[in-house]
Amino acid sequence: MAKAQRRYGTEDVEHYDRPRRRTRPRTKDRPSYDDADLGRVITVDRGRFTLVMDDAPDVEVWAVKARPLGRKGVVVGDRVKVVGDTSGAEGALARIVEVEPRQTVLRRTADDDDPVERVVVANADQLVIVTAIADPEPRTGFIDRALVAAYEAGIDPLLCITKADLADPESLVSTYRALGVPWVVTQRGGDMSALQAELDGRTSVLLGHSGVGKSTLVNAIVPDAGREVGHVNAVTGRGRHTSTSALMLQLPDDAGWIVDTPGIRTFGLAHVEPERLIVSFPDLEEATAECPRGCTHAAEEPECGLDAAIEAGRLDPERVVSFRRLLEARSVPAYAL
Ligand SMILES: Nc1nc2c(ncn2[C@@H]2O[C@H](COP(=O)(O)OP(=O)(O)OP(=O)(O)O)[C@@H](O)[C@H]2O)c(=O)[nH]1
Ligand SMILES: [Mg+2]
Ligand SMILES: [Zn+2]
Repeated sequence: MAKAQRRYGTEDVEHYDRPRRRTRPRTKDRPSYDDADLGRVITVDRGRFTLVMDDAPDVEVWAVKARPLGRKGVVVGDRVKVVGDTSGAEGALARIVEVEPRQTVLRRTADDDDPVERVVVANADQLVIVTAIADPEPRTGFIDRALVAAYEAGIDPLLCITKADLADPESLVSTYRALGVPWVVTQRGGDMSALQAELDGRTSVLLGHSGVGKSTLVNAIVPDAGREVGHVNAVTGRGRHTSTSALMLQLPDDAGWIVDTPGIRTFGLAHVEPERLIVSFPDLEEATAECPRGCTHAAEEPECGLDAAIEAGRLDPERVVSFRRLLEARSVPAYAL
């Protein structure tokens, strides 16, 4: 054992994985943080983190990253170990010493050619794709891309159609019915119980264009949220990017967490491998067992098992068409949305 370890000496390890391992303390006496408190990051502002500690959920604690973390990113939703002053008193500052392994990571890129991945939020288990039925108009290209990102990240999607007072949501709902995407419809001042039931016990992140009503939803669901709400420009039909940073809030009665995010313009999928999408649709995946090697399952594939399954009456053609639309979402430039 000792010999084997020496063969892969520390020099090799550092060389092999330089950028990350370097940030680790090198001494054997690495401090143990067993007594550190556990909390979660609820918002990030220029190197300052606001946390809520597990054992004091009503107190907001300010923190910075401790040196051993180096350049490791800390994002909203991260579970972190913290030392120092976690009292939340004025001027108190705690230090984040460790980031717990993330259960999920929702990523996006600014556009499809952008090599820089941004982590939108860590540890969410539900992506609420918020779309207004009007003002601004819904854009299915955006919804499709957000769905792809959710499936890729292993996060359950939920379609939330807002502003139902302005138009009938049925045609939009029908576009996603065959895919089996769960959906709820809301309107300002209306009954929120359907949405609340979907949020219950989960960590959800709201995502959508500016002005679709994300912060309005959060204010309706979390009584003291106090999120600022903007108006939609009557001429351009666009929101004003009122929310400028993501904020995670606890749902009433410990019913879970919700993250309000700033409106996004584009949803780049540079990080997504389309081949992995099918894993999220077990019935479709089963039908691809007999596909020729390298089959992408796209409509133009000559011998795709999905077509055979439709012919045999084993798959709903609309479901396959919808799946293939998602498959192609990656090839529509993000900026065309
Ligand atoms: N008619 C109607 N207007 C709504 C509804 N929900 C929200 N609005 C309005 O839409 C506008 C934008 O709402 P916000 O909640 O600020 O939208 P947002 O998605 O948070 O926008 P950003 O923070 O810019 O991303 C506000 O004027 C809201 O009052 C609704 O159900 N019906
Ligand atoms: Mg907002
Ligand atoms: Zn195929």
